[in-house]
Amino acid sequence: MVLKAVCVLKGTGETNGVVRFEQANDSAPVKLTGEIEGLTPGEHGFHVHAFGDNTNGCISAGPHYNPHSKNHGGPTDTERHVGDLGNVTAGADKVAKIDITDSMLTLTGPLSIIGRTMVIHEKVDDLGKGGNDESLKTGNAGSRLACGVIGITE
Ligand SMILES: [Cu+2]
Ligand SMILES: [Zn+2]
Repeated sequence: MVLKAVCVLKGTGETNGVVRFEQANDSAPVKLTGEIEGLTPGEHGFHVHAFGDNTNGCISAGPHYNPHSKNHGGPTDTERHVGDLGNVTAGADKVAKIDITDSMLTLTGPLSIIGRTMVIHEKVDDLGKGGNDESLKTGNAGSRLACGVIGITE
């Protein structure tokens, strides 16, 4: 059975978007598709954060989802947070088209990302290569422009 989820990202500014998730079965990679608009042209860090909590805006989502206690990294690194999806790139039209396939994410089982939060950031994620402590935690991706809880969909 195909597993499906959706995330509607909103923030206090003009950034918003919709991301859809699909996973063909329990052990298949997760495919993310969608669009985020209202971004400055260029790269923006994009992660799954630990908590599905929006009580104090995107800050309440907590740190990157990291069930294996790793350092921050890029999506193709073995040393990465489960939530590390790298960057998405906005064009001159301020829109980032999302088309990501990731083998670390899952929509089922104890490490499911459903009920957690997607965050799109102000700045580029340095993928853990920034040479400072913050790089190994957040990739220096800066403030949280918009976020949304990942929910089950039809
Ligand atoms: Cu993030
Ligand atoms: Zn991370």
